[in-house]
Amino acid sequence: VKFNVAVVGATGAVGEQIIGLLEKRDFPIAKLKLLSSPRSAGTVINFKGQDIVVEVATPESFEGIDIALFSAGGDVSKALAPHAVRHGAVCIDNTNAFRMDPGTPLVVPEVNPEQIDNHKGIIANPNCSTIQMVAALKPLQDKYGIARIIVSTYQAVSGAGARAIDELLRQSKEVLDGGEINPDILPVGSLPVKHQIAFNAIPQIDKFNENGYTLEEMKMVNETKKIMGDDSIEVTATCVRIPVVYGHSESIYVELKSDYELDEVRELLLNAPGITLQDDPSSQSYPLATHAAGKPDVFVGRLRRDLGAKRGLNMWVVSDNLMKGAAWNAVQIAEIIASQRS
Ligand code: 11C
Repeated sequence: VKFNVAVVGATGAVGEQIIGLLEKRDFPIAKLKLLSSPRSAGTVINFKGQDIVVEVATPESFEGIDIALFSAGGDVSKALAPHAVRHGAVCIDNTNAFRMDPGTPLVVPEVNPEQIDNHKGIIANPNCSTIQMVAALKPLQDKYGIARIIVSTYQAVSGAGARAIDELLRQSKEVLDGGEINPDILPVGSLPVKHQIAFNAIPQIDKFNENGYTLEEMKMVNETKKIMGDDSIEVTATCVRIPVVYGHSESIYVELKSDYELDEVRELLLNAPGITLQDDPSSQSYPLATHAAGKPDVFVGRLRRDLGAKRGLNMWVVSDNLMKGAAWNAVQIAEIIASQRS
């Protein structure tokens, strides 16, 4: 069986990765439709040796489409995904638009693939920083239960889009050349105050909520509970933007519900799907963003017992935010849907 597939946001950072993965994975495609805003329409993208012209996404673009992958921002998803559903497509949405809607499954295939069957036309792809954390913690949840998570993130600028990547590269050169720094995008494009990202760390990703946490931090709290299917897990997050282009890193402290052995945790992670264990202090082996970039896996290391809490465990988790954090997770979901229909 082959499928008519649409990619909305085809010229964006995540859209590009999705198209690359559909090609690399030889996804069973009958027709590929590439859609974007009017600004990017007309761009030509090569897919398996064939040039495809990107078209403007409209409510009628989805006629005959079986699977639509959205990554063009929440407003576009809110406006167009219901039309795609009306035309009979299953939407896999990379934005924040439907994630916390109780009727929309929020899926990480290594954690809650069974939720895919509960969709009513839309399946939400979680936030990148949440995906890599829950993928790493799932084997521990299954074996010991999770009481509490304290996470601090070190997030790449690509999470904020192509213009933020340009800003980091430009500013880095300006600093080295001794030139004037004029921050333009980060931390949040739509807010008036900007901060230098080159040679800096900015403890703000997205806008602030009334409770003092940022929206990125609250995504990690709320999405984790939904994906892991357990509202009792306590989550505290501090999300920080650092001058890295690809790959989010996370320092995670997890308090388990029962006693554990470190060797057993290593064994669980070694055998967990989508996880690569890199944990050998003797050879200075641990996950690095530079190594994770471009790869689909979630890399886990620096495993160590908390020095006070008996059930506390520290770990360092790294993954490419555009791959497992976005495009690869979405294509994995599409592959599961395709295999169910074949
Ligand atoms: C960042 N995590 O690194 C964000 C990007 O809700 O899908 C992804 C935003 C989202 O800035």
